[in-house]
Formats: sequence, structure tokens, C-alpha cells
Amino acid sequence: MSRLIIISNRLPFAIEKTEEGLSIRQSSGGLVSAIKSYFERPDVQSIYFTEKIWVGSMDATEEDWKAAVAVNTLPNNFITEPVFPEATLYEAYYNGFSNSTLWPLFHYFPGMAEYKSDFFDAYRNMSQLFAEKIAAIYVEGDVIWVHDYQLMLLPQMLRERLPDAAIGFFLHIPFPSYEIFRLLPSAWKRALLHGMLGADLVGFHTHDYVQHFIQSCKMILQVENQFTTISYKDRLIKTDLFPIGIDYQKFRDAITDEATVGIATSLEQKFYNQRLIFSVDRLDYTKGLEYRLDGYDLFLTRYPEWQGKVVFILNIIPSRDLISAYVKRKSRIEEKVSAINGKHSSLHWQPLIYRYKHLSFEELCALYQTADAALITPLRDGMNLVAKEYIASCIDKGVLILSELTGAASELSEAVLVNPTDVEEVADAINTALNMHLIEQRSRLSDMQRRIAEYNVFKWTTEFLSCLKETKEEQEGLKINLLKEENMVVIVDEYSAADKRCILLDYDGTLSPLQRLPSLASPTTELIELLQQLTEDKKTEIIIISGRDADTLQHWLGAIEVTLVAEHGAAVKRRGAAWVEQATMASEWKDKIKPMMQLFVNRCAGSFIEDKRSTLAWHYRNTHPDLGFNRSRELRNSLLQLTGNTPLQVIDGNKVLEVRLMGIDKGSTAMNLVRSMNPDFILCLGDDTTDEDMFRAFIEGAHTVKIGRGNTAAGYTIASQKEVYPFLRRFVQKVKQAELQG
Ligand code: GDG
Repeated sequence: MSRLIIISNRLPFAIEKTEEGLSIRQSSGGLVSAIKSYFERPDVQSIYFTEKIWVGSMDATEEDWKAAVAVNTLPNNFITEPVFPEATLYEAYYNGFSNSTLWPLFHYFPGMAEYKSDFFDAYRNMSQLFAEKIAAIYVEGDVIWVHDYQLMLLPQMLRERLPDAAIGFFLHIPFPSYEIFRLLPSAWKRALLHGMLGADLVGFHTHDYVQHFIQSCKMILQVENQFTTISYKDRLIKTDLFPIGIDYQKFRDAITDEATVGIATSLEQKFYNQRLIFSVDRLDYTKGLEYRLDGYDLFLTRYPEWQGKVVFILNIIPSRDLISAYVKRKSRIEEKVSAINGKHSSLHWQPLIYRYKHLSFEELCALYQTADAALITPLRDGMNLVAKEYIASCIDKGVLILSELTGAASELSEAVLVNPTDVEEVADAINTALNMHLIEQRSRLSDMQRRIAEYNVFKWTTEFLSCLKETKEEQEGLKINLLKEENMVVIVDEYSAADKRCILLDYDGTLSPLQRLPSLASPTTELIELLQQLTEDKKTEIIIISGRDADTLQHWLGAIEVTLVAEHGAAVKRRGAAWVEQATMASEWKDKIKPMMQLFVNRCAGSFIEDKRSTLAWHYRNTHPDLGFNRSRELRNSLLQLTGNTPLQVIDGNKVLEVRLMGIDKGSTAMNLVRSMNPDFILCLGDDTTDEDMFRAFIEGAHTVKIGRGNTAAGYTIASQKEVYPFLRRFVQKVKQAELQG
């Protein structure tokens, strides 16, 4: 039984001072309607919470809040916990860093972003206020869900105070590509990513945003990832897409709602014999309102047959009128509206109706239901719920013209998709929409409606919260499990009792400490002796499984009675037998890949190529750490492109990128060898990402040990390579002891 704490910048209501006193007004917006819908429907909540708490800032003093609460009723399906920031702090945090830095940058308007350190300081201080508030109300077991770009630092601040809490973070706006994100000053971008990675689950609307986020984390924080799981500071963090949905049924119910039907009927009568186009947006440069108006203007010019037969209702919602860029934009839009009406209207017809005010829910739904087309063309939009609401509201007609640069476009492929800056395309799309046959309109609508009805807001919330719960469980399972004395005793005893034992050992980083140059890692006398002692007992087979080439392994270890695996499995030398090649990379592939790697050798001092029989490796251990890492990401991208649709794979190792044939990895090679031996004791030691394949293959029935920190599929971890020899010596000693006793 736990409680859910939702945190958003604002609470879902504001206080209004009227002549009658203080009243509480509900506010709207995508996030607010999503969470409110979820709270209102306990029947759809598959994860049960004993209480729901909403924490958000309040644009009023604490005294006014208390006075307002005393005379007004708050919703009873959640507890409200307001944060009361000082006005100047809030201003620099909200209008400053949130809306003058992050908002423009994340919506690909870098030219409009302001980089002021006092804005960032306020942003951090405001997050501290939130963190203190939450820490004060948190009780063990609570689930915390932080929302949106205003609070990107908060998850980490909470993590410091509440190390074990379940914390989710959802970004409602786009996460931009790395090239845009990197424009932020270094300390800020690190802080923002570090902040988000304080969460256990980081959610976005689309696959692209997830990929951009992972890419930025890798480039800036140099974290490792496996698919959508990120390893950061010994924690495992999930990131995934959760496209936000709408309360579909609410819009379907509005179709028969009396007040809505009344408004819809009067609209139909007023615009009898005319086609209606509708759009509703906040006043924001990201909404592409000027291009949209240009598109409509061109449509009226290019398709004069529609003169007198079409009306565009453009509804703009007042927003952020304290930021000067917004005020200027409003006047530019109003000038364009007048120009279009001046140019195209007749004495009996006005092609454009412009409103700058809020609509009631009934008015909004009536417009959705009546409009023959919705023209939704933002230049960027995290999702855009209006597009989904319009589709949900259509009864037997309606065409959605949608910008391909919205998150919604990746789900609503049956819309008429346009590039919002392409005025001609927008003009033609309006014509296409108005000429679209009703049968086609209905077919497209029903496909989209099915999808929106299915992945609705309840699904969105439930899937996010379930994934957070699963991530927490997975973290528990993966908690770094240090190999303790008592575990060693058990393993050594099992070894001693077994009749057929197999020990798989990685070479670099496991049997030999990592060296600046691969050639410096030749085995010491101490290692050779240890391996010889282990192999003296014929019940034990040692397999040295390495990424090294066969010649090097043969030269270094060929004289010992061990099985050698070169290049992760491309060549194998069974104990006492000759080398057998499993696969060779055709040389024409190397001819293509090597020049690309050479380019990066030239561009990254200290890096070099290792040309093995079936593998090409680019090492960057000896380079400047930042440069080497950055170059490795660039090379990786280039190699992935080059090897697409070929039987080659690109492997990210420990300070090395390797290209080799698909299907050859330590996991499958180790499994094949072990299967042919059928041992009753298996021990497997490794340090590298390529060893994880082995650990995963052996998850059942083997003792797997990772050397070094970091998330791993291995059962145990030992802190450093220095502990490997003493551990292996215990097996030798145990056998000797047993011989002496028996
Ligand atoms: C962020 C992201 C993402 C609008 N005008 C009126 C009105 N609305 C309602 C709509 C819709 C919501 O507000 C606006 O939807 P958005 O999708 O634009 O949401 P935002 O909160 O502005 O934006 C966005 C969203 O978060 C959700 O994650 O989609 O990309 O920027 O529900 O119906 N409602 C009423 N009158 C209006 O005049 N009643």
C-alpha cells in the first residue's frame, strides 16, 4: 500500500480575487487534464494508491491560499500541497530559465534562448524548495512522479534526500537532439542530465526524444547504456517512450452533452453551406501561427473556388504575456489576420475569425465536432493533445491537417501531414482536406480513433507507473552483489566436490591488469604459474576467452594446458588440440572499415587500430578522455551506418570499438564449449561489456563474477583485478588440502 505524489510546476488551480472575495479557479493544460482524468477514475487504476498528493507552486501568498481554501471546496480525490515561492524567485525560474532558456532551446529555437546565470540559480533554488517540501511529506514506500521541464533538477535532489524512493520523471516537451542540447553552458547541461538521472524511470512522448536523451547522456556524462537502460553512478535507470493520451470517452460523451450540442447546432446554422476549419493553440512561437496564416492566405489565393465557402476559426489562448517575445508576436499575428481579412473578404463573407480568449470545454468540443478540418501546424510540439481531442470528437466527418514536427504525428499517420514552414504544402493540404471524400475521411478517422481510444490517458498513466514499479524491482535484483568470504567458501567447496570443472577466464582486465597498450599485457610468471597449478588437476579445464587474436594468445599462453578462444570465438584451440577457425571476415569488409578507422586515428591522438584476423578494433584508452570518448561516439555512428545491412556488428568495449561478424560473441562461444564438456561446476570471470554476454548465457547454474564496478548480469562482483589471483589460488589450495587429507 503506498501513496502517489505528483509534482508539477503549478497546482491545477489558481486563486482569483473577486469582489465577493477569494475564489479558486481550475486551470487547464495537457498535463493537468491528464492527471485530473486519472485521479477522477479510481476504477481504471490497476496500481492502487492509498492516497494521491499533488505538489505544485501557487501564485498566491500562504495567507490568501488559506483564506481561499476556507471558503472554497477543493477536489476531494487528491490532497493538495502547495509550494509558495517568492515572486522574484518564481519569475526568474519560470519566465526566466524555464521559458526563456529551456523552452526555446528544446523546441529548436536556439536563437531565442537566453543564457543567464541568475535564471539558472533561481531554477536550482526553486527545485530546492520543491525538494524540501517533498522530503517533508514523504513516507517510505511513496511513489514520486515529477513532471516536465521546469523540474528537471528535482529527481536528483530528491534522490540525495531519499536514496531508496521510487522516482519517475516525465518530460512533456521534446528532448532535442544532442547538437541543440549541447548549446547549453557545460555546467548546466551536466546538471540537467544529472538531475533527470536521479529518477528511476525517465519518460518521453516519442522514440526520437528517448534516443536524443540517451545520446546526450552518453556524450555529456559518458554513461553506458544497453538499449533503453542507462547505468549511472552504480544505478540502473530506465528511459522509454510513453506517448500521452487523452480521456477519449470524455470527448465521446460530449457528443451527446446538451450544452455542447446546443453550441454545435448554432455553429452549424451560422455557417450553413460553409466549410469550417478550426485551430486552438496557446500564443507561442512554437505553434507556427504565422506560417499557418500564410498557408491559409495562399490557399485562398491559389484555390479561389473556395472564396465565400470556407471560414477559418483561429482561437488563440492568452499565454506568457509577461515575456516580451510573446507580446510582439501577438501583434504580428493580429496584423496578418487583418491583412488576410482585408485582402479576401467580401461584403457578405469573412474568411478568418480570430479570437484571443479561453474557450469553455463545451465550446471547445462543439468546435471540434463542427469543424470540417483542424489545422494544427506547430513548428515543434512535444505531443499536441488538441490533435487527438479533435479526432476523438469527430462524428462522421473531419480531416486532421497536422504538422509532422509534433509528437502526435508519429501516432496519427492517417492525418494529412505537412511541414509547417512549407506554406505551399499547407495551402495544398487545406484544399486536399476540403475535397476529401467522406468515405476516406471516415476510414482515416476510424483508424485513428481506434488507436486513441485504446492508448488513452489511463493507459499512459498506468503504463508509466507499472514500468516504474518494474524498474524498482529490477534494481533490487541487480543490487551490486559483492563476493563475500562466505560466498567464496561455498564456491570453493563446490569446486572441490565436483568431478568435472570448467573455469572461463577473460584475459585483459581479468587475468592481466588493463595496460596502456595491448602489447604490454603479456602474462607475468606469476600468472603462468597460477594457470599451470590450476591445470595440474585434470578434473579442471581452463578456458581463456578473449578478444585477442589467436597469434598473441598462442604466443603468450600456447604452452599451457588450457583451451584458448581468440577474438570472442572467431578461433578456438581446444586443450591439447590445434587452432580451428570458426569464422573469418572477408577481407573486402576490412578494406572498407579500416580507412574509416584510420580517419579517426588521425583525428584522435593516441588512438590506434588493432587488425586481428576476424576483427578490426579501434582503441582509445590512451587518448584524452573527453576527446577519445567523443570521437568514439562519432566513429560508432559512422561504423553503424557503414555496416547496416551487412553481417557485421559494431561492439562497444572497454575503451575500444570493434567490428566483427555477427553471431560471434563470448556468450554463444562459451555456451558451445561448456555444452560439449558437460561440467558439474562452472565459474566465469570477466570485466568487460563483452563478458556480459557470457554472464547472461550462464545466468543459471554457474558462478559468474564481474571484476570492477558497474551494473552487471553477473551473480557477484569483486572490486578490482588485484583480487583475482588470490581468489583463483584458493581453488589450488583447496585441492592440495583435499589431497593431503585424503
Ligand atoms: C505540453 C506540451 C504536450 C487549450 N485551450 C483550451 C483548452 N485547451 C486544452 C486542450 C488540451 C490542452 O489544453 C492543450 O494541449 P497541449 O497538448 O498543447 O498541452 P500543453 O500542456 O499546452 O503542452 C505538449 C502536453 O504538454 C501534454 O504532455 O502535448 O506538446 O507542450 O487538452 O483541450 N481547454 C479549454 N479551453 C481552451 O480554450 N477548455
